[in-house]
Order: sequence, then structure tokens, then C-alpha cells
Amino acid sequence: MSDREPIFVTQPALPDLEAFMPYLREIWDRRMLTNGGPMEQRLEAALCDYLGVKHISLFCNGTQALITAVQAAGLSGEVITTPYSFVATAHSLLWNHLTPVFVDIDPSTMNIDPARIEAAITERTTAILPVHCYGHPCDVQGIRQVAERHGLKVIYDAAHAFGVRDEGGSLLRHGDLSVLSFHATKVFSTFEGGAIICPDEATKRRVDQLKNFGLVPGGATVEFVGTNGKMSEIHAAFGLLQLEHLIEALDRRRLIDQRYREGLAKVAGIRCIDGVGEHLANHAYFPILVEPSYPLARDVLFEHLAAHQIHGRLYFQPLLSNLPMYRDLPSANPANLTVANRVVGQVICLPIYPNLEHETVDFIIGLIAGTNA
Ligand code: T4K
Repeated sequence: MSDREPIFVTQPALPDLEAFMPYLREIWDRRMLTNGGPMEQRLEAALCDYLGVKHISLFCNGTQALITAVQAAGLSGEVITTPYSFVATAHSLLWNHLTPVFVDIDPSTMNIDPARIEAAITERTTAILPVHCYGHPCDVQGIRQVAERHGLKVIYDAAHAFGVRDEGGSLLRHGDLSVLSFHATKVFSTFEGGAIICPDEATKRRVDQLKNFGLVPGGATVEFVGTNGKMSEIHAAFGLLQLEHLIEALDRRRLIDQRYREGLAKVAGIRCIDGVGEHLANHAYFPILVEPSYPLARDVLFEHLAAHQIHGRLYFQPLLSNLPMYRDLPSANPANLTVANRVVGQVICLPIYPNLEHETVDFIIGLIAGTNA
């Protein structure tokens, strides 16, 4: 075992603690701690501005936001989704008494393959729940076309896609709703947190109501079976502080991404996944695929890295379709999901975060290339 300090897949970038003190003082003085306070409102406005979207509703975490987005869309029956994601994606459907229908992924992006969606549609299908996995954009046009042909709603799980853009603007503008996560491990964090991007003011009002127990504004009565999904003032304040440092943090991520790509380009059997153009991406994750031509099996390489204190992650193993609560669904049959079942045995997410030293990136590249073994 190496005597190096352990390096994990991510590490939150924390601003100077002193810089948080004025925010705390403001909250203490005001004694307004939650329930739509000024910090929450300021963060909503700042994020609309930063992300280039018009309506956003903040949540206590991404999972509650996802569950509420699915509820707000008013779905029934079956929802088509990807097996290659974090478990919160499929769980948001079960929480809403919906049946997930898994469709295989595109091997070049790891996102749901629109060409396979149509065959999975039945008369019970009401929506598609794709994931911009690793922050790499889905084929949004392909998905929109299928959805329009069949009158389906589209809710994007954009938990990884904070700040990602395409040629037309924010990636979050696609679909009926998009959902973000601001968990500690994410590009933009409020410790725990999340958000729903809404297409219009009326939808935002409904979502705001659903995350506040279903109370009508003012609290005179309750219209819906809502939840408590609100973001507290302290979390919102941390978000405001984080935003001040975000551009610098994204830039550092971009350089690390570039360094990995250059360093691994000549390593036979290692494939880096192409995302979106480098100035449009957020470099949230750095997944590599260990292909059969690499001299070691994926698990052997993973253990080799861990023995040198490099603790990557096998996101997203196990596949959702292989988990106990999903594996008996007809769509979970591995024969329908051959790409996802193959890729999940090849992937390693390497460490990437703003304070990761370039020397460590070179060390990791060296381990993978065999020069430091
Ligand atoms: N949809 C998708 C597609 C998602 O990926 C997620 C969450 C959601 C929805 C739901 O959003 P949230 O409800 O979480 O907002 C993590 C996160 O818990 C989860 O947010 C995330 N996706 C998922 C992909 O990853 P773990 O179990 O890998 O986290 P953990 O605690 O092992 O952390 C990984 C490494 O990060 C640690 O080894 C050390 C480092 N770390 C972690 C934390 C929490 C720190 O340095 N500081 C920290 O505070 O799940």
C-alpha cells in the first residue's frame, strides 16, 4: 500500500471560511432561516442569470427535486428511462407509483439512445426521463422528435449538467422540466441541494407549492399532496458564495480534463468519452472505459489505482436494471440492455476536482499507462 495521501473521485472546493461569515451574520440578524427567505430568492435570481434560464425553484436536494418534477408533470403508467444512472433517477418514478421502462444507451455518450425509445413505447407510456450522464448532453433533438410523435412529456435528470451549454444556450432549456443536484460532490454545491428548471411562471408557482406541502401561498389551505423540499437560508447563502468562485473552479476542471485526455490519448485500450465542446462543458466527471485491448481487466486496474491511494468510482455500477427492486421488470432483461451491461463493466471515473494537483493527474496517467506501476 502506498504512503501517499488518499485521493478521492471528488472533493468540494470550499471558499475561505471567513468569506462565509457576512452571509451567516445576515441570516442571524434577520432570523429568517427558511421558507422562501431572501437568500433563497437571491440565489434563484443569481442562478437564472448564471445559467441563462428564466424560472428556477430551489430544493433541499436533487432527489426531492426529481420526485417533485415527476409529480408536477402529472404522469401515469410507464416512463422510459436509462439504466445507466444514479439510483435516484429510477427511484423518483417508484415514489410516484410509475413503472420505469429501461432503454439501452448510446455507447458514444452513455446516454439513452433515442433510436431505441420508440420500440419501448406502449399505450401506457406517458413520459421519457433521460439523464445527461456525466454532464454530457443527451441527443435532445432525437428525444424531442420521439416525444412529439407520441405526445410524451420529457423530464431531464440534469443532476450532472450544471452550467452545460449547447450552441443554442443552456442545456437546461430542453424538455418540459430539468432537474439539477447541488450535492457536495457536484460542480456547484450548496452542501445538499437541487433545483427544478421550469418553462414558465405558472409551472414554477406549482412546483413552489408542491415543495411546500402543497400549501397555497399564505397557507390558507392545501391544494396538493406536496412534500417539504425547501432549501434553507444557510444552504442558499453557501450557494451565493460558491457562485463567486465558480468560473475559476470550472477553469481548473477544464485543465485537468485536458491533461487527462492528452496523457491518456496514446494508452491502448483506454477510451475517454467525448462530451460537448470544451468551453460548453462542466467537466463534472472524468470517466474512462477500459476496453478489452488494455492489458489489465477493469477491476484489476481499479484495484491497482486504489493500492496507490487513487480512489476512483465505478459510476454507475450496478446498473439500475440489475438492482433488486428493478431487475424483475421485463425491460430490465440484460438482453435488452447489452450496451449498458457492457459499458458498466468497463468504466472507471477518475478523480477530478478544482484543487486536484496536476502532479497527481500525471501520477494517475502514469499508473494507467504502466510507467509508474
Ligand atoms: N440524479 C443523478 C443522475 C445523480 O447522479 C444524483 C446524485 C441524483 C439524481 C440525486 O441528487 P442528490 O439527491 O444527491 O442531490 C454521490 C452523491 O451522494 C450523489 O449526489 C450523486 N448523484 C452520486 C453520483 O454520487 P456517493 O455515494 O458516490 O458519494 P460519496 O459520499 O461516496 O462521495 C464520493 C467521494 O467524494 C468520497 O469518496 C469523498 C468525496 N466527498 C464526498 C462528500 C459527500 C468529499 O470530499 N466531501 C463530501 O462532503 O454518491
